[in-house]
Amino acid sequence: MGSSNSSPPTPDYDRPWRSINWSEDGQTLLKTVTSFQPGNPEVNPLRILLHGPVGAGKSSFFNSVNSALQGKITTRALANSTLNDDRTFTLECKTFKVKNERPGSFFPFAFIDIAGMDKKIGIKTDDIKKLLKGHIKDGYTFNPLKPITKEDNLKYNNNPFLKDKIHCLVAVLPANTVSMINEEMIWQMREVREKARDLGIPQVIIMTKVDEVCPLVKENLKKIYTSKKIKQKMEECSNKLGVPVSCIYPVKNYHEENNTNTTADILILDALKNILNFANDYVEDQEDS
Ligand SMILES: Nc1nc2c(ncn2[C@@H]2O[C@H](COP(=O)(O)OP(=O)(O)OP(=O)(O)O)[C@@H](O)[C@H]2O)c(=O)[nH]1
Ligand SMILES: [Mg+2]
Repeated sequence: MGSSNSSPPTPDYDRPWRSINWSEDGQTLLKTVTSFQPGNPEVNPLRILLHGPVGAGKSSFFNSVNSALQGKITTRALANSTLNDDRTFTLECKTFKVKNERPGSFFPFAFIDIAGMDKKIGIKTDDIKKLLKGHIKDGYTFNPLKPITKEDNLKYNNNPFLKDKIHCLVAVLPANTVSMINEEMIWQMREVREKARDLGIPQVIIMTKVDEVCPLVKENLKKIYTSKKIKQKMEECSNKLGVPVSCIYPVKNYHEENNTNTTADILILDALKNILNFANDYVEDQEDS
């Protein structure tokens, strides 16, 4: 009886399926990201678009990147928009730059945080396509209930250059509710992804809320790449949007913490490093062609 019953004690956790160096204490990664310079100085900042369902954690991801880079919790993008059907809605396109340590200067990348894609009233696929191509300037309002104004027309760029385009498309999906995202939303997101693919724009998925799907990861974030549950959710995200698992970065956003911590920073900065490399490669390819 004895020996045949002694199966492995922790079936969920064995060897990590993606390697990450937790012991480098985040400093190397921080240095890599903070010293990053785009190959083409005319395309500065690199423009990274965050898109995805309402409440996926887009604003929280930008805030997390900002916090990891500043070494303290920051909340520049308004997160946690509690949504209800009679809300007033301003879908303004807003670019968030990240300050570096020199006063008045910024890192050479910026995030465009747009309101969630929503069935009834949210940003629409066509709007995102215009954004990808660089037609939409900051301050343009995507509001399907409001007619386009003169001011909006001024914020429409008819002749965008490479610097105005989106250089990396980031789909943000929440690990805990990815199974429940409705088909129409997924279909819309795939359409955006396909448009980006046709334009040659690289794309990644940031999978948020990993703490909500795996209690052991919630307790110890370093278990992230040994958790089968996380891997399974990443595969689900990959199948839903058709993005390879290798381009999916699971993160735990800063959303209720008072302080940053090295483990969360490492995941966030690793995702950022890859996004920047993809964006930079795209810009260089566009110049060549
Ligand atoms: N547990 C957990 N909660 C998170 C995480 N990221 C975001 N949240 C929470 O999820 C909720 C929605 O986050 P937001 O960042 O506002 O989501 P959003 O995608 O910007 O939403 P919209 O702008 O409304 O489309 C907030 O209550 C956050 O605190 C995470 O990694 N883990
Ligand atoms: Mg938001």
